[in-house]
Amino acid sequence: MSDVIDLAEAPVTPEHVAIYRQDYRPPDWLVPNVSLDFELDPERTRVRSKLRVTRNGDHDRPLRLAGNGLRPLAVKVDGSEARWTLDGETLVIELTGIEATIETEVEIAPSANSKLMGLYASGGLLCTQCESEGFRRIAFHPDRPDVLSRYSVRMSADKSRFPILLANGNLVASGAGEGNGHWAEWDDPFPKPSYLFAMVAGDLSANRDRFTTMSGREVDLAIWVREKDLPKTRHAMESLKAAMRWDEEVYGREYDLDLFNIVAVDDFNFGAMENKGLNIFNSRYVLADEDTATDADFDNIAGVVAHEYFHNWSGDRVTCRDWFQLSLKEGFTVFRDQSFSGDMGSKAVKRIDDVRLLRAAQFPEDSGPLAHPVRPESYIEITNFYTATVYNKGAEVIRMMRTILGDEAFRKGSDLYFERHDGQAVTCEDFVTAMEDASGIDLGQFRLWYSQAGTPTVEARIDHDAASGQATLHLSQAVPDTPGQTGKAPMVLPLKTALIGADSGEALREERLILLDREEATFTFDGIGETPLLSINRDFSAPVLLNADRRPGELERLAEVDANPFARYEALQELMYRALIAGARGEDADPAPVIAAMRGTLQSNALDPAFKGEALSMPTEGLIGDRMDLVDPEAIHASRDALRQAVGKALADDLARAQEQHASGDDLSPGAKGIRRLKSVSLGLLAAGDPARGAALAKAQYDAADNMTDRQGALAILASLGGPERDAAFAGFHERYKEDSLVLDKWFALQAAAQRADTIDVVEELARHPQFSARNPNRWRALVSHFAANQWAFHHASGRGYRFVTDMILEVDRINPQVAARQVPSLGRWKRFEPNRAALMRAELERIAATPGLSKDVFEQASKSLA
Ligand code: LYS
Repeated sequence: MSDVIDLAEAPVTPEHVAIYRQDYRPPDWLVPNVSLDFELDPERTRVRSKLRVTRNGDHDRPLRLAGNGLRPLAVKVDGSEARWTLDGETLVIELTGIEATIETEVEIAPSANSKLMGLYASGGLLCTQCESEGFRRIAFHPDRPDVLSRYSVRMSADKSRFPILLANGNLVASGAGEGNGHWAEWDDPFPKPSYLFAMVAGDLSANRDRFTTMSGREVDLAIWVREKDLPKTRHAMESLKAAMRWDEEVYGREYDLDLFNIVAVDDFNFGAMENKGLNIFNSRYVLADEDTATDADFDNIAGVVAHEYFHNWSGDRVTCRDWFQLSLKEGFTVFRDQSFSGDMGSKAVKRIDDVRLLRAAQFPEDSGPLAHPVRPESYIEITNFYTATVYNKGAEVIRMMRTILGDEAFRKGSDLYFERHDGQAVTCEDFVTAMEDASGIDLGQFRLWYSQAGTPTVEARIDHDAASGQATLHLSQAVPDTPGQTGKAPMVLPLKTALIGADSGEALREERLILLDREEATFTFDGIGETPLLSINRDFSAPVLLNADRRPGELERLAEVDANPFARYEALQELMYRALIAGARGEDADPAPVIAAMRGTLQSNALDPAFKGEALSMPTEGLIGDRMDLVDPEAIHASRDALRQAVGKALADDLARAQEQHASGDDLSPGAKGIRRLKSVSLGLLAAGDPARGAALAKAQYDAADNMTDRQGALAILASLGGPERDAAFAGFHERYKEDSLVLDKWFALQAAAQRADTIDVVEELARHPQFSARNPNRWRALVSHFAANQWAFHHASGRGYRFVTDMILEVDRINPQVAARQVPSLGRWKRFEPNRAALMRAELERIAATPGLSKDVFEQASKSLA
């Protein structure tokens, strides 16, 4: 197994140097204790830190403490003024003994911190974000995940502006200070890396609850928000308690502190953060009620609340040795939150959603210039590696291990992992070893999933000999080259496979788990009397691209009879893809098989509405493009439009019946959510077949809606239609929600996602709207990211879409490089587009790369995209 793979070197300037996994060295100095004292003020916060440091091993290297934007005002060693130097931003102190106490003092300005890393101000709050390297913007510290310390924190602030003071762990003391001041002291008994440090000060109110753990301990739970938002925290609290119970039942993991706090903030770069005992969330993953949040929003909240809570074990108690191991905690924790959500609702629908996301976000990454393994080999800016590959493909890798080991051995493996590594900072290798040790199963070749980038492709063909009753399955695999990685070895692909009788529609044999671990292999099935239909990669058991030889009528039949809901969904999607791609290539694409299969699905009594809603959703234009050698956005748009039109016309009556269904807005059961999902999917297809009727129905649905799911569903369809209904609905929506920033994000996003020829004009105009802002990541992404994901609009032949997104990236880079860098990949896959667009995209990337003063975040993404 080749472990070390050369990556293509990106051109680097001195301050933009790459860091390599193979260069890892244990820390020279450990920091068993950290004590921090904050005099909080938005303009100038004083931070005094005291680090107990001990020499790690026999060496004479100095203590090096990372800083970012910090100026040391005082540095003391064991109580006396000490000699120090700065190497760039790193504070270097020569120490003679084996241990010392280091005191430093700095001043920082949270209100000027627009990067939202370190300590910053958001809507009157002061809050922190330290993962990955934000702590060094607060105090000098080694700031690497393998240095674990016990923290005690003292905070003091003006009581009227910051009545609530929170940090990790337990509140140990508090009191009144001078004048209007007050203070609080927090102590976290669990050693943790600096990236899990957190602190919040502000005028907050709590939704409080309690949880009794499996061993009978009482935990105080609190979700902290602005007072007016308290009614919107109910769902997050219910989700938290469900997640705590689930982790006990499914993984045997119990919560370990007396307190668990969640705080919602409006300005946040990511979804949420798992700081020990004090999770900090983007408010969009906390606040919801049926008037302002869609069913999808509710589900995302449950998923993110669970994700961050689960990190308490998979991330906090057992953390990462270095940032190359990020998937150790993120891949595993995504897998855990996906399983939780599946158990809370419908497993099949959740799997379909997760696979759709994987295909939409991770597959393109894996086939583009930024492709990297689940465990990357190098980075310039680690923040750029919080990717769909590390998170979502990482979760698929864990899922495959569970499939191969079986549920019981997998649980033994996770128990062993937690027990063996509790309190440690470890590697992906340690996780796999625990799985091997607990199960006795060799995962040697399986480890390639951590080191080889690229989505494997699998070719499948089945032969059937009716006379002997034998079916032979021929499989082959290939792993594509990716930047810096060529000539890859075959991987272990677990493929859940069943053969189904073409006539009887019954399973001919029990489902079988095939492990394809060579380039080519054949598998035989005996006793197969009738022609078999091939149901393979059921539940998407391996994250691969499958090309199966299909007999005429095979997919239609699978879409009708496969007992595995995921496989049934796949068969219908595959039928759609075939028609859509043929259409985009200008071949004659008969919509009849798609229409027949969709009719069958709509009319089936055996399927629930949620599944129907998923199954009838056509692949997006982006997903269709990913299946083609060269993307022509106009041709894809036309083909998809034509198929939707044909379906809408042919199935108008069935669709109208599904659209008429109503589920009461306060009913959040899976059944009610399914009805709403199918309702809006049906409306969309109806509108494609008959725009005038569609507009009238959409307006009626919009006006009658008693919940955001129906309202947004209707508005999304109106957005792509023209006419007075559209304008009236958008104006009404703005008027109603202009003070609610999370809902206003939807108003921007829906217009940016509209399938209209003038979307680029609208979007350019919206960027000048007084409520647009590059300082709030949610608002910026609502407009820019939604537009860039709208393939037809973004890839406007004139190149205006590219220019717009580039201007936005360059503007926000000066404010918040993380937000800017995450948008660069939308331009990065230029090689896949027809030559005119490819040249226009490349030119914009060159414009980015040539901009003076670029952040290293954007520099890395742009330079790698040009290579
Ligand atoms: N660890 C966080 C999560 O739960 C994300 C932090 C992102 C920091 N750059 O996904």
